[in-house]
Amino acid sequence: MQSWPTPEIPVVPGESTPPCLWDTATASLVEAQTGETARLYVCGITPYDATHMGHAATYVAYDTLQRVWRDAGLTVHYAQNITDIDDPLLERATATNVSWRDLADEQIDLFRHDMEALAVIPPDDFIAVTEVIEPIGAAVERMLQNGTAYRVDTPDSPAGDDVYFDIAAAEAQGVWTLGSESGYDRDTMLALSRERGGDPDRTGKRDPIDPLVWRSARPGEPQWPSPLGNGRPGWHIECSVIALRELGADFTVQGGGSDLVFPHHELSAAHAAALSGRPLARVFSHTGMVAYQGEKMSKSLGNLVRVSDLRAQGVDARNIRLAILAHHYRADWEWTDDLVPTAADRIASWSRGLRSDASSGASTSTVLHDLRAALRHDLDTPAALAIADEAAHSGVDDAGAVRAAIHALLGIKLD
Ligand code: 5CA
Ligand code: ZN
Repeated sequence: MQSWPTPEIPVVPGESTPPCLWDTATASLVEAQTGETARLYVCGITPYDATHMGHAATYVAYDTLQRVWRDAGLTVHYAQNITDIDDPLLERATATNVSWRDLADEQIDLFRHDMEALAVIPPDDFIAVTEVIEPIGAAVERMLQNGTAYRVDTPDSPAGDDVYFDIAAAEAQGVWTLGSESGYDRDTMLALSRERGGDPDRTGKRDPIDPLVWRSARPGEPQWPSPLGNGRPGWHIECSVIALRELGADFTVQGGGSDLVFPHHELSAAHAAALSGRPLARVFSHTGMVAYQGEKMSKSLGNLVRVSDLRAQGVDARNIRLAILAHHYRADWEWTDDLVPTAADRIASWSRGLRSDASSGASTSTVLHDLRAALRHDLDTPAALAIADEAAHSGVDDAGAVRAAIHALLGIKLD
């Protein structure tokens, strides 16, 4: 799919090195080994409602990672999926009496405009599941052949049987272990599987946690041909196949919100290992959950603050971006209405304080060094903002260089 325009990113004087990032799988800070190209996959939207602050926070977090990598002289290859066929999308389309395709297209378009307004660097590969149904069907066929998937009797589908991933078989082949990404115990995994799209009670499965990889067509449902009969892909397999096709195995960082730690990232890593014999990614990174009115902001609950609504009210998207950056990406936090005016005041004070060079101000090289060091340490944007506050307050000997750094690293272009 078409993505959106790349924002302007100035070059910052001086040099930097790659960042350390928290890895969920090893529960430690790691310096991900990139080679010359850092390869990043971030789980994309299910386009049935507009971008809310939770989505925006997740994409701004990985945008910061990209900016830090680029500042260290690396090339970044970034891929992102769009889950443009899934049960919640179909349910919303039916409930609002629109076609699922029109709903998805409309929401994808809104997402593009939100991301552009937030100065998020676009993915090189922005791939909708409906664009890769054929390779997904072929991947499921390979899993059946190598014994890591099996058919479950599906009497309500005239097209054939549903196909499930065989967790025990994949473990027995020695390519991957259940729990290696999330670190959760079995009871937790079972509960999260039930809560987040799994179907542990489905009869005929070998393990209640085994996830669906191919759903055989039910009458009246969208469907695509495949060697398995007509149907559509399960959820986790879409990210495994898109990531492997675009980035190859063992890429640098798999990212997404902490709601994806299990089952989604655990099982997409499992599928990828069963298909390639290699780990999916070196680092599994997760953002905290943004809440609103006391609960996780989510399309299914409807407690949303949408980026597009704020933009329509005339809010400068830089204020939204800076409000997000004021929180550490791994923290859970709550959106409140005072965040935008606070961010606006901060941008105004930075613009004022960094308008011209100060003869008695702080040394610019120290400010740039500290700013880079904060971001390299697990993307500590609150610390970076405090450094910019101090520089604007005291003045610096090269205001243009600090403005360039704020623009390039934090994505905020000052007036
Ligand atoms: N399409 C799947 C991923 S393959 C999906 O989770 N879609 S989503 O639209 O629900 O979420 C898009 C991205 O935003 C995901 O990375 C998800 O983890 C993240 N996300 C969703 N809600 C929040 C929230 N409240 N706070 C932070 N991140 C969130
Ligand atoms: Zn995903």
